[in-house]
Amino acid sequence: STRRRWWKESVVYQIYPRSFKDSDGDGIGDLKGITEKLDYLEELGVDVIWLSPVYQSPNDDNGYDISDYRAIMDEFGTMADWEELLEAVHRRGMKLVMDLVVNHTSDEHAWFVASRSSKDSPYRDYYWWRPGSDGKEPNNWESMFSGSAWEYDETTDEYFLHLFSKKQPDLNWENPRLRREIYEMMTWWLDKGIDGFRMDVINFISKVPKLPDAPDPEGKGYVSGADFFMNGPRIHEFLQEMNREVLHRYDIMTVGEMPGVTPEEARLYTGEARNELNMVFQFEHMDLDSGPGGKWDVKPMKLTDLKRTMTRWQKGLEGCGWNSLYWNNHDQPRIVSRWGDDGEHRVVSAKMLATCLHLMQGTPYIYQGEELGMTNVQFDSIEDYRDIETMNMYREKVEKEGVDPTEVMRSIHKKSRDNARTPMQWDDSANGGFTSGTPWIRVNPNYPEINAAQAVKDPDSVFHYYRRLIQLRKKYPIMVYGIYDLILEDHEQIYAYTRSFKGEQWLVICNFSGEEADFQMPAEVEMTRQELIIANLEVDPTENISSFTLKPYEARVYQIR
Ligand code: TEU
Repeated sequence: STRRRWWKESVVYQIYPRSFKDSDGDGIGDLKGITEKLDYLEELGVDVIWLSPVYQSPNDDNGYDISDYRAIMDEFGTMADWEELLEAVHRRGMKLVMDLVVNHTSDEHAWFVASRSSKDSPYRDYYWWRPGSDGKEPNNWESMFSGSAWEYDETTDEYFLHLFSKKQPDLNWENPRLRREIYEMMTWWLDKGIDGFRMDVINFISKVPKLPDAPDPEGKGYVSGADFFMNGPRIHEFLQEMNREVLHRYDIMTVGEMPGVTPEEARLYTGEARNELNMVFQFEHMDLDSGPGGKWDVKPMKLTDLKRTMTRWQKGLEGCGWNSLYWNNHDQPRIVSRWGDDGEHRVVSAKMLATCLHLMQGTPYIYQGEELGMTNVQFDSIEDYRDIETMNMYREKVEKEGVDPTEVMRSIHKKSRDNARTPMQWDDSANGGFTSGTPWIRVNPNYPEINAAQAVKDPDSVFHYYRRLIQLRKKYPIMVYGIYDLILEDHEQIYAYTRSFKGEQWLVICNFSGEEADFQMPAEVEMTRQELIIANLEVDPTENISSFTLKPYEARVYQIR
């Protein structure tokens, strides 16, 4: 709906702490490093910081495998460091959102240690244990990180379910005691004063309890069991219970990460009257360049597909729910390399992509380094990669399926999650100023040109363009609350749309191609004025825009009514 809410008017900045800023020279980013950089974030103008997990973890999946929800990871610092960070964030008028990973824990979490110890443990039922079927896994589900989603455990001669790595056993939300413990833990953090949660794969928590085999017509062996856990049977009940027991008592924001969610489902998750969540992260636009050849096979993204997808989401939640807007996160390749041009047109295309996203209706999320136009990385050797999904995928394809390693490296260069996880590039000193030691993952070699110090100094940088977009949002309610309408839906280079609010109208025009593009104002658009709001290239403000040519990756926003 168009009810005013602070989290609709905010811009969120995601920090992946391991790669943000190392304050003590051990090569790993940490909490003190984040606190040191708050001035930078304040200058950028973001309102909310979302921290990827900072809890105690053996780091099989960089903190998404939590062994203690109420303790800080040693490598990141102490609880006192975290409290100092929270206070420093609040002092600047910003807010702090924590990651909530409750679809699974680490196998080193005390619950799982007890659960695996005996079939009679009171914690047994906190996880999904099943006997094997004919000496094989209980079903044919595939893990998101390759191979079977089941791991055999000798102690009790049963298997446990892990949709992600085998060190990330899935929690059994059917168990009311488990749910109560999670709600208590959430309350504990909220009472410390945090401003919300980003909920990891939260639409996976309700499984069909029988855990049936998934159809496997091609005889692949292991296949996705998504039909039996994605938006599962009790998901809305669980979220409403969580809301009733915890969330509604706080003035916070919540965003649920939801692979496979549709706009129709999202109306249920985010509808204001339903008391579930404020927003979801959907993946439909992230899948538009997935090829038919399995994991990380890529095909070119068609702009008309992107327009159709984004428009379905914009119109689907209009007046009832709320969108999150993102191009990037710690799991995705860098957007400027993906759908822009990270060579000749890097700066202009990064600004165009920012324009297109921030002018839509919803809450924009910026992933660290996106505001610098940071790019993908291409390490020659698999040895330089750190991400478990990448390493498992390489092993699976090369060692098990016998695929040519060069081909596998090509798709890793395009899609590996480590593209997003190379250290933040602060300046042109060694290792981009990220650490005085040896970074846990290599820095992108382009840091001498692409770095924050350069960008802050240069008024034409991507950084300052993001800053201006954020300022515009503060000034113009139309940017937050305006109704979105697509125009020129069949144009193959230009993404153009209008925003309308209280008699005013804005027109957004973005050239997604590296060639010039001809814009023709459609007859249905009525212009009563022409005022340039923002553009990524120099524009003659008096130019007649009823018909004109856009330069490669050019973006302009006008007030036209
Ligand atoms: O990601 C969930 C998810 O959908 C991923 O499988 C993602 O689509 C894929 O990795 C893209 O290549 C969340 C977290 O964001 C991710 O970092 C975690 O590894 C995962 O959950 C398990 O907690």
